[in-house]
Amino acid sequence: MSATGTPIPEQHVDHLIVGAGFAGLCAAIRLQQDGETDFLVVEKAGDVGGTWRDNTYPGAACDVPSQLYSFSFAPNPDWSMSYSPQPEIWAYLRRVARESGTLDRFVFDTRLEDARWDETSQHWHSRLVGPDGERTVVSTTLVVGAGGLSEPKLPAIEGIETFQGELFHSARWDHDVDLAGKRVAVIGTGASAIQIVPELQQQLEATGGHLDVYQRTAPWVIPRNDRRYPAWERAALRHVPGLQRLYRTGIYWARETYVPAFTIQPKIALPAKKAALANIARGIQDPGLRAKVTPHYEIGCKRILISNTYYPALAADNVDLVTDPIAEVTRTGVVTADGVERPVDVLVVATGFYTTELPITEHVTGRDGRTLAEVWRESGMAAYKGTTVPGFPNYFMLVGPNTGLGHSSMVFVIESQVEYLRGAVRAMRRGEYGAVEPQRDAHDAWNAGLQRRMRRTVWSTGGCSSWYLDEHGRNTTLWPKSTVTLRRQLARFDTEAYDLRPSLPAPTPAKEDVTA
Ligand code: N01
Repeated sequence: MSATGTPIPEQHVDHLIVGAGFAGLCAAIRLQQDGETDFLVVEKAGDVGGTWRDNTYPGAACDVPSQLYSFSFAPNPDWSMSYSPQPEIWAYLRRVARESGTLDRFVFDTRLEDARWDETSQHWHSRLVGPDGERTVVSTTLVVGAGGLSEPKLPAIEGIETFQGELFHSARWDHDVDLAGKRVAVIGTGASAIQIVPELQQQLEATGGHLDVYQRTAPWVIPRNDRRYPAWERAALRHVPGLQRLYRTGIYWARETYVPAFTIQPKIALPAKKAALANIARGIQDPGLRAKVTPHYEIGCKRILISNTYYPALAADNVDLVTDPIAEVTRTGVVTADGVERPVDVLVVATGFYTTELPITEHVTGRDGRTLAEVWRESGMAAYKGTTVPGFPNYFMLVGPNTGLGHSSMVFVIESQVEYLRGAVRAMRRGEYGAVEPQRDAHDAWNAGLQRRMRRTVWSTGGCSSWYLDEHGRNTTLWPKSTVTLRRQLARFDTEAYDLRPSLPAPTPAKEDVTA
């Protein structure tokens, strides 16, 4: 039904793609290249870009080198820095989307309210809600690229709802709030916070303001070997055939050398640990502060962060690092367990995202009438090859369970998963299958193998808690092998691991739905 009360016709497409970040965009472009042009991309925000549209906090930049953090089929010789700032990545994604010729099938400001598998017709029936009202889309496949780090997680701190000053999450930065001369507090010291803190420190120093940084667990931070690309180098990347691919390949393999330290023997990471300790020594003189920021768990157990400016910022006169646990937030400040209340005008919560209970799964209902969230609440988050799930035919998740990386580019993972999707769609066309669903045995064996492998990793043995682990301590987020293996596993759609059901005649639109 439209906002004016007129019914919106039911729409039938081959593929419904959810999300217009790196993942959704990649799926749309690659499907189009295969001649699979009958798709719709639904995006809850007003533009493409996903996390790179949403995270506009000061200092937002990628901590994976840009040459690798871009599509292999859309290289960009114009990155200004070896680690690109957020506005450049967002502009890149907008350009790629524009030039791909797929944007006419994107619907913005529209969210997936409910997607249900209908076994009788072997199609997904999805209810979308947007500015024009509500519409139903019937599709053969449902491809979800809604992002693993897209739903901000607010901290459960007593009294936080009573705070009377300005409060926002790092991923929803409120640029209308004037920070000049204010008392600002940042809760969290993860990847986002360590980019925000140096920017705020400088801004507040220039205006007579003050910054409190609330640290629960110290992160390991190694130097960021960033550099600006001079004009000649950018020209060379544009004009010398193969040069950009060579850069990309070099960075890719350099990153792969980290894998054994994460997955087999943490001691291999000793040089990184030394670099992190030297980073502390260089940035901070005060022994007390040095001790506070020195982690007590293995490097790599949580994401290794990169910054040259974080420690000097903490050491600045207008910054206090608070390590006493937060007891409560009052109307006007933050109280720590030692009873000290620090007044705050602006509270920034850089406390991460929902990673092990993906909110989109509440809206996806499978063959037996249960949502994916319900299934996962019972069994834990898991998928076959990080992409498909028993009971959810023709459902493909990008950046699904156990596909995250601690060392390399998620764009590589997304492209690998989209290859798998393409393989599935080709197999369905060739075999005239109406539904493909992973077999329970294949799914269980895959996940048992991953969890066996997980036991040796630094994420399990390193002595920390992290967003990689679910409430039972199972790592359901990261990939515990090399990305070469990941790509090989996803290179072919392995029909032998699937139940394949023959096609049924296409469903005809219900009469009352086409009267608009
Ligand atoms: O979130 P996080 P993030 N009281 O979950 C603390 C990606 N990313 O937004 O460590 C007090 O890492 C929490 O403390 P602890 C990247 O994959 C990429 O920073 O749990 N503190 C931690 O310090 C990254 O890993 C880029 O003890 C509380 C912090 O909040 C992911 O996003 C840039 C608390 C949360 O850290 C998430 O990073 C930025 C509480 N109640 C982010 N609850 C790139 O450059 C949580 N904390 C690509």
